[in-house]
Amino acid sequence: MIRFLTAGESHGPGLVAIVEGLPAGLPVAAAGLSYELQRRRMGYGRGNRMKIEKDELEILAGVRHGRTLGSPVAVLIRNTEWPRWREEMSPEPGEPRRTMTTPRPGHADLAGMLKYDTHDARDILERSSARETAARTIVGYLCKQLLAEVGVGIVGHVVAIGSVAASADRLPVPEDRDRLEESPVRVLNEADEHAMIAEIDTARADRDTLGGVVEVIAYGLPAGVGSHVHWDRRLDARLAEALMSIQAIKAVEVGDGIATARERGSSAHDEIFYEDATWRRNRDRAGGTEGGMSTGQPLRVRASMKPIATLMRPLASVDVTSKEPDVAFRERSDTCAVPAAAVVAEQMVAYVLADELQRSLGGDTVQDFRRSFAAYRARLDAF
Ligand code: EPS
Repeated sequence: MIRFLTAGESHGPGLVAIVEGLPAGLPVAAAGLSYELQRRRMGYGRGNRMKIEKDELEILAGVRHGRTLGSPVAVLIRNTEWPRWREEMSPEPGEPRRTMTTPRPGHADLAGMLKYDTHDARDILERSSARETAARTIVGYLCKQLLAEVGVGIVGHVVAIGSVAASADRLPVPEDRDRLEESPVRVLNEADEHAMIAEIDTARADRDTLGGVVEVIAYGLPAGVGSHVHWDRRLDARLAEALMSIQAIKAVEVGDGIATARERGSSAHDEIFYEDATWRRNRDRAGGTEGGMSTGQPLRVRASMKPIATLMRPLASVDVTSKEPDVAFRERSDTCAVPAAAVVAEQMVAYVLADELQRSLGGDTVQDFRRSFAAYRARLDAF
């Protein structure tokens, strides 16, 4: 089983990710981690923080000479902004100079202030911030390294921003990665790209924000990952939880789950064929899972993100101290973070798949893991 924890506030000294349960011998490169972090910072519509933030990282534990040791891997990402926040976010006893007493609608602020009995929204927002997804990106990188050992590749892309939906001419495949990296909105089609950029520009000019939909596809996954036997081993359920846990994600779809709910069974299911000694399907509506297990088809999941909740044209709220109406505070904000959400969604899918594979196949070393995977694959091929 692979477990992880993240710690860290958005403007504190830094973020830490601890990942436990990875086999020994997995290649880990600081450059690879940095690249993955950089992918998450990109995207049209991000705010100024992303121009400043460098995500300086340090591998603290679990890696020696570029390979995991089998011990917990710990990585620190320093917040580039920390020096400016040293006083405000100081861990030393004292009082903040400024408290934020008006919670922002759509954020964790009010519920968190009530729950943790604080009149300073900063006590809550520092941790609820999507800055935390930088730490999850470390986890995702490590899990992708494990998946790559057995040929499982993950591609994330954007399928809608605001009212602009990408034209669904084809699904991106791993060979499309370079093109997706070049696209500021992480789409294949150039016309879609222009329309989405225009949508973001208009929202920004209106001092408003946008959400959207991202999709993650995993290729090379064998059948039988996950299990039908218990609710918490069901692969689709685990993916839904993992994706829903990403800040601002409000809906998850597996395959064509939303569309097929309005269809008949005759068109909603993927019929089974056996041709050239291979199990085949006539379509892929299910998104590569049936009964909580992977089917061997590409795995396909979507996550819907609500519009960023910090608006430059602030929403109505109430000051928790005076109980008087006020407007939500704002410092700066992204207009749209959907392209970054596609990268974060990849990380969470990678985590679930790596964890499930490691649970089923086990192995203290990467060689053990590869050997059991190959044996499993051979069994499936002979079926
Ligand atoms: C965020 C607000 C912005 C974003 C931040 C998430 O930060 P700041 O408050 O410093 O302007 O830039 O995203 C990140 C820092 C990141 O690494 O993704 C929020 O309130 O969630």
